[in-house]
Amino acid sequence: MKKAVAITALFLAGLTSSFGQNGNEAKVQIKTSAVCKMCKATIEKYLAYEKGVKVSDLDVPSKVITVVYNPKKTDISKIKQAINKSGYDADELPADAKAYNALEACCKKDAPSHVD
Ligand SMILES: [Cu+2]
Repeated sequence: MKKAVAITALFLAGLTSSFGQNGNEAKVQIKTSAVCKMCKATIEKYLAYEKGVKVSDLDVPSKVITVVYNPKKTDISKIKQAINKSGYDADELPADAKAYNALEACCKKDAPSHVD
């Protein structure tokens, strides 16, 4: 009986660690091809409508976006695809060509990073 309790405790501890402190929240950092504040606004606005995404914050100098999401409603690959659909690269996944072509010239990948 004691053994069963110990095994159950271990099992629960394992579950807790794999889902984090709160099962409804996870965080991921994704490298994008954003170059300016406009890109930041475009991606964050797009992600705001993405199911399961709670908060997103893109750091323009590092191009890294931090996304807080509900792992029961979405996952990292869906979040990356949403970034692709907004016209930007997400880690190894390239931007959707149509969305990328629709971006302002200053937001294209080869545009130099700029403040505004
Ligand atoms: Cu831009």
